[in-house]
Amino acid sequence: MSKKAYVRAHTNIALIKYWGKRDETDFLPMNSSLSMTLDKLYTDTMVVFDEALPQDSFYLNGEKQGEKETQKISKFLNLFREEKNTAIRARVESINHVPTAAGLASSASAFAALAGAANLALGLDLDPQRLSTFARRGSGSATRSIYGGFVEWDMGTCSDDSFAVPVDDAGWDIGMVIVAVNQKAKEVSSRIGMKRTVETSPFYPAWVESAKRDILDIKAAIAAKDFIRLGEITEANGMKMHGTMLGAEPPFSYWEPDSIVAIKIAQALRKQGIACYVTMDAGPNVKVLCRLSQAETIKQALLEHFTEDKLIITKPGKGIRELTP
Ligand code: 2P0
Repeated sequence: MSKKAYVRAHTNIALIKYWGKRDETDFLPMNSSLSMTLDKLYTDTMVVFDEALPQDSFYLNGEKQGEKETQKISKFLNLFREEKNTAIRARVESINHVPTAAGLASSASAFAALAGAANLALGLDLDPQRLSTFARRGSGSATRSIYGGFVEWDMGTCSDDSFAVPVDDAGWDIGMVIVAVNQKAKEVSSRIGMKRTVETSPFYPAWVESAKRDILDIKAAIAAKDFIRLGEITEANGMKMHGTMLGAEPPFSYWEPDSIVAIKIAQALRKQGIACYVTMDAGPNVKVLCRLSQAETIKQALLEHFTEDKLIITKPGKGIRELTP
């Protein structure tokens, strides 16, 4: 008998960043983080568990994936199989709905969608909080993609209580303009980058201390629906994270010339009275946090330097949900 489920999960952008693990096996972070789930970027994943399958297989955007990619999926599915006490194999089919030029293929939406689908297909009935602890062991940022809106990943004390907590549905005037600077493969993966930073950057302990304060402050700003404060904390936190990498040995940076161009455009808009704030992750793309009602104006300013296909406007997105095939 086969057991099947089809689930959508959206990606998320951290406003307070996760950058560093205290436990690499269980993906336990050094600090709590807080993100916004995005409407426009998501992954749809179908999982079929079937006694007749000799092994796991994984298809991404219609293409059968190689051994390395499939092993990653198998290892992740083992968490669910252990929970169910079964050895049943699976076929996984994922479609990444990411605008082509974005270069934002995300492990966050991928592992959240796969976690949601495996949970349903095996009839495990994990609640969202527990499910987020499973998603976490695929990729840290996937923890937060279980929920929509603003989501905190509480660092917790152990694997069982390092989970996602919904903070606010972000149903106010909030948006994001993504500037897709380029799609080149990263020279330093985020996993290696964070490890190097934790192990060698003298700025790292200061980052952890400062992120603890930032998470309290940003939650207060969200509770007060204070967009300016939300943006200020977001921009400062992201800059501090990138600062830790310049202190690493050997030092590294994900920034490119066009990243700085986008940041300068956002800063110039701010001087003109448009509230917008930048954040960047483990890559050169710039995300401009703004009021959704002003996103089009911001996009117009960015169009002076970037082409239309590099600019994506999105509103906050929802948490994972089941789809009908
Ligand atoms: C974040 N990033 O909070 C941070 C900010 C990048 C910069 O989470 O090793 O793919 O799989 O847990 O989640 C990217 O790292 O890393 C990330 P793993 P992940 O969104």
